[in-house]
Amino acid sequence: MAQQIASELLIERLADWGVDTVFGLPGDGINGIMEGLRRHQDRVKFVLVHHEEAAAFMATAYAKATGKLGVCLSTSGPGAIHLLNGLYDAKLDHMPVLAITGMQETSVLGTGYQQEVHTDKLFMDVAEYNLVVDNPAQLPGVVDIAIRTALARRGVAHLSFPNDVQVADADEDPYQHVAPARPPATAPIYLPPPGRARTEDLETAAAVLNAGEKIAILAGVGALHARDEVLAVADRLGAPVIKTLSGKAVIPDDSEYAVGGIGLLGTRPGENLVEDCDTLFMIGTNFPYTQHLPQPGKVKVVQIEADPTRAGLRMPTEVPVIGDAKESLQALIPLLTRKSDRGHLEKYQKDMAKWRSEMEDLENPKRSPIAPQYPMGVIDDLAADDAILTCDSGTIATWAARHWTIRGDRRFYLSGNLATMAPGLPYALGIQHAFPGRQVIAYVGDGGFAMLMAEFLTAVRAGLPIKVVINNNSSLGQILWEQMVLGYPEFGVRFPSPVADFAAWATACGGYGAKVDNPKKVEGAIKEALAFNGPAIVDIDVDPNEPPLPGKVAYDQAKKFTQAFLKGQPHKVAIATTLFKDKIEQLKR
Ligand SMILES: Cc1ncc(C[n+]2csc(CCOP(=O)(O)OP(=O)(O)O)c2C)c(N)n1
Ligand SMILES: [Mg+2]
Repeated sequence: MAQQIASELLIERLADWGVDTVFGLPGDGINGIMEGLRRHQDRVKFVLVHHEEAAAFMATAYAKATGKLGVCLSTSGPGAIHLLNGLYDAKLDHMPVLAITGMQETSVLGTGYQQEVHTDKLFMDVAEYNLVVDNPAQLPGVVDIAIRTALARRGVAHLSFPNDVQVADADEDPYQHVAPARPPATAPIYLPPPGRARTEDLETAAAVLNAGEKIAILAGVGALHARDEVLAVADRLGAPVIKTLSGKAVIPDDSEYAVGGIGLLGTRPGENLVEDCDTLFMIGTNFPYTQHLPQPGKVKVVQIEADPTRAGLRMPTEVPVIGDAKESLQALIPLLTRKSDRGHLEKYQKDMAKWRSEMEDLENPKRSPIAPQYPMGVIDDLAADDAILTCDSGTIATWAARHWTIRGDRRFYLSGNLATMAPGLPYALGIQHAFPGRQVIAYVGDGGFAMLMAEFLTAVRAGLPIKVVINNNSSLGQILWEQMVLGYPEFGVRFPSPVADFAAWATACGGYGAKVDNPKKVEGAIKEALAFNGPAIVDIDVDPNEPPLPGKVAYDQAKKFTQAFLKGQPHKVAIATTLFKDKIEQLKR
């Protein structure tokens, strides 16, 4: 082998950290790093994608699903720019991701050289750690610091390598040193801080919770690893559990404590509970839609939060408890007395039973055009008990929130805080890569899918047997309804004809593809796709005029909606008919 190059120090150190996968796309800005990957392909796998944005989403999803660091790689300039949306997804959802980019040779920097984009400046806002490596002597120390920062601050770290540094001899150090220091001899080790909250805070929290009569638990993504503990607390407190959408898998949807979510994508029981509690127990959540939280001052708030900057951020908190949700709940549970009056909980169990049957009614298999709730209901029935569903932003998020049931070891991932379009497909690839044996299903919009659809080809080429179900309403459905709720007639949100046939793309790539426009074919196609030994797409033409109605329609929303209709909504009749059909289904029982 040729003399060891600096890029090898990077790749070897990634491997020492347990990194087994790098998602990326080569370019003239990272040929040295690619050589490092080539020389160490037995330790770190390179997954070649079609768009760097997708590589960043894959790394983010990998981190979300495994709890480990996600890594993505792009060339200098345009490749790095493409990474950004996926990296912001990691930043906003607090995922540890390392982005590695290339940079022009040190000798031409500052000359306006081709593709000279100073990615360290570009990434200044997105990255917690952000460095151009100028000298091989900095390696591998700065790799350790970058990774530890990403893990500790739960965010993005960025290392950029000029071309000449990448291919320099690993032990090269071209400069005379004047500082009384040498590069730190660090180690590839990260230990998270202790997670158990302070005893006195737990005691105060227990006193408030024990005194509460109508308690609501709001659990978020920070409680995903604390299912048993959240259920035990719910049992002691006789408290229904609301889940944020990112925290959907905290407890199963068929649990006796679950009341679904809140906000526009939430459930009626969830929304009712917010207005009908005297104590709110927030666990691992930074739920941003404060209008859907109780009025400040109306309820007592106990909050378990890992990051002190987020305690009391959305609600004035009587008892901020700083710590990890699991470890802190374990310490709290013995301090809670079991409430003998179960009336509050039972009220919501009844309301939830009613809500569930209303949702089932909307999964009407007979409606034509196909009701979008129906395919989601079919996926829910047919998927494995440990299936993982990824989802795009759009009306699909509402259908998934309400019709995808967390049971067993099922999981659910979407772009929670950035709420970007298009992550569903690359998320599925990143997660399938991490869990080759599990069923991974991407449930996506036609708009979102079209943005990064080339990654289906990546799945075929990488042998990742993901399943994709496209909710094809030939529109940017979510925005269509948002415009109307604002009181404006829809504009610029329906794609002109033809309706895309994404099944043809699937078969062109060498995967399974089915185009479905008849409700009778939905179940068969999804069954075949799930059974297919490889990547599959089921592209389903659904009713574009089906509104993702909030769990509880506010008077103001209804009024504005009606105004938009009166002002000249172009699809008045079709929408009114759909609304009418839904109501009939619900009233039938
Ligand atoms: C990158 C990006 N562009 C635009 C938006 C605004 N937006 C949110 S949802 C949505 C519609 C998505 O359409 P589609 O994927 O077809 O899903 P649908 O709502 O139709 O189910 C748009 C345009 C966004 N969130 N992200
Ligand atoms: Mg759409």
